[in-house]
Amino acid sequence: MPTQERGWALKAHNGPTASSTHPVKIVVTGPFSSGKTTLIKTISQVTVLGTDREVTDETRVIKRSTTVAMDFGKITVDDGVCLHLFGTPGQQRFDVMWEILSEGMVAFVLLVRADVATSTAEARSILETFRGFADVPFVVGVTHAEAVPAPGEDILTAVRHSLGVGHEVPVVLCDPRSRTDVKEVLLAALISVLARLSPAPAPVAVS
Ligand SMILES: Nc1nc2c(ncn2[C@@H]2O[C@H](COP(=O)(O)OP(=O)(O)OP(=O)(O)O)[C@@H](O)[C@H]2O)c(=O)[nH]1
Ligand SMILES: [Mg+2]
Repeated sequence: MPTQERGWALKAHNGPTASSTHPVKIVVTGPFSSGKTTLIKTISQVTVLGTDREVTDETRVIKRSTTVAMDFGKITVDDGVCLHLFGTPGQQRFDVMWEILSEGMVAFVLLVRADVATSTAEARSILETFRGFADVPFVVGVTHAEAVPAPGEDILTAVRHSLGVGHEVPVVLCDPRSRTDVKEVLLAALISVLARLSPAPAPVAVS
């Protein structure tokens, strides 16, 4: 039975057959430790294929393992659309995978940590790279926001400003451990894709 949750009906895994679903590729990218693997694990209806390996450099103090190639998970949404979620490595030294993973994406999610000063600068560089791969919509998810003194609009404005993105790009708080937050982010990405497919009609010139 489908599970209806805040406008996004999630079908049980034995719902639609493979032939009745349309795969839609979304890439989840962002700096080291921004929550990419966690986001995919939180929402995927299948066991996530991951490639985390032990960290051996100085970033080990932040966390003990890192994605070296990709994460893959999927979820079927309301109307027979199956989101295929690909998580990238966050460390620049594994960036050879970024272009490979971006092939065929319809949108991407850029995660950025609110509590690490360097995360936004890294995210800006990643954003420029991904914009070069494909002209697709993207959504920014601000993670670890509970670790900053005043999480809320101020932090979203600061991140938007640092990334240099306009108001057409959703910038939202996202705790990747929260299913609700992850759904909001993916929904925003899907809405952005739909908006691209059917843009608002051009204003009629009045003489
Ligand atoms: N408190 C808090 N912890 C978070 C949040 N997002 C992610 N985490 C935790 O941060 C850790 C790192 O998350 P990952 O999902 O491995 O991050 P990643 O972006 O895949 O990391 P790399 O692949 O190494 O770049 C995990 O322990 C998560 O549970 C958040 O918003 N708040
Ligand atoms: Mg990861």
